[in-house]
Amino acid sequence: MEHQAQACNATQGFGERRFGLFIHWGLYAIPGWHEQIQMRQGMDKRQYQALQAQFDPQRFDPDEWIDLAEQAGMTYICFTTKHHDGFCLWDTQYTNFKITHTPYGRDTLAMLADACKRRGMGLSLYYSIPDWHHPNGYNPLSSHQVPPAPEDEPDMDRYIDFVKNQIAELCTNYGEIMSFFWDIPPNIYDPTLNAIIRRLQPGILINDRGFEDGDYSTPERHVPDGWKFDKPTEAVQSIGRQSWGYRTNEDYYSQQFLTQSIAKIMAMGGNYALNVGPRADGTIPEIGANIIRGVGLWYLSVKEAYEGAEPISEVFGRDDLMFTRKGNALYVHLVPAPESSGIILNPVSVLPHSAILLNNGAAVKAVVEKMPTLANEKDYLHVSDIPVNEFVSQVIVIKLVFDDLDGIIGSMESRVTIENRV
Ligand code: H79
Repeated sequence: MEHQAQACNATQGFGERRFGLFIHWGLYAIPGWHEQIQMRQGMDKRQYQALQAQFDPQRFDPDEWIDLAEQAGMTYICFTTKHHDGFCLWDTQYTNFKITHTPYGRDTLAMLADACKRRGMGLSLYYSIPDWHHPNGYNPLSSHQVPPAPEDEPDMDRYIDFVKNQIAELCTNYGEIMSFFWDIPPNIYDPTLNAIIRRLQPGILINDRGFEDGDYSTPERHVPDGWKFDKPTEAVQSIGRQSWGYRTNEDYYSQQFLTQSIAKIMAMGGNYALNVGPRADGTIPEIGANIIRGVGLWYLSVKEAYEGAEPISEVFGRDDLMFTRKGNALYVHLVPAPESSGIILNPVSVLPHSAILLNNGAAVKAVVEKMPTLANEKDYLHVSDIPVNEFVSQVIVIKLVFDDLDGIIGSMESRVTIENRV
């Protein structure tokens, strides 16, 4: 009974913490090319592992990462504890390929977890199942595998025991973990792994890339079609098109692209983790920080349209606008980017008592009138004079407050049902 209540709270926590900072950080930040440089450049295993002797992030300060997340309206951090390369960012007792065996010598996950706890920032852990370092960790059933070296001893049973030990450490020594992000499905069914996580972190949510289905889905660099997610969802996207880890010659996404992606996912009810790769010294590159701050300024201005709001795009059934609601407020999200400065919200024929552009708080024009393009129909709510050219680099959200939004939606639902029946 108590367990159930906790699970319920955590689910709400996941639903309340909508926007997060994903952080990919490890030895790969030293070459600054891609987090999978070892595989994607066919790099010699020993050559890659030699980077361990150079890793010394003297400027790592978790409070600076949290400052950035806060400035963007983010409420959680998802941190790569171990990526495909097998390097561990915590003081694990199960391998020496870890942060505490570098010149730096400190447990970076402990530092981050302490700071998150102190500042009320949620913490989610990323853990990759492929392991290009562990001698037993070769899994021919999965992708992202580096063929074993002559001295390796591929043995998935032993490797899974290692994984179990590591996840138990992660879920024991670092306080409350909001969610657990497995990466790269192993194509091995084994519910005992998620059971370990759940026993140690009651109420945690686990994603869908592990040894069983899990609790939430994770579209990656992809915005699914549709109006609403049918299960808890956290979309993940990097600010850089090429890499998740720090990359010197990165192609950064435009703010327009990122805000369109976030708005669509969030209007469908999903969470969104936006990724940046810190440099090997522990600092977040200024160009990346600026992108996150820019997206964050937009997010802070419109977040009331996502946080605690209900996705209701299916009621309108359109492909040019997304809709959420909260009480009597209807939020109209101009996703995809608008073609013109006005929108017709047919079949609504009711005037809201307030209409504002959430991005800047200014009033927008709203009239119920007959439109030439819909001249043989009823008068409809027409929102116009939207300053679309002033907001090309961010998604426009319009807030319309009605006297009785339930009544409006109720009549639309019956209309949709009747039309569907005919
Ligand atoms: O850590 C970052 C990338 O290095 C890692 N995942 C993100 C979070 C990644 N490794 N390979 N890829 C991404 C390539 C794409 C894999 C995908 Fe899938 C195929 C994403 C969705 C389908 C495999 C299957 C991973 C998730 C499901």
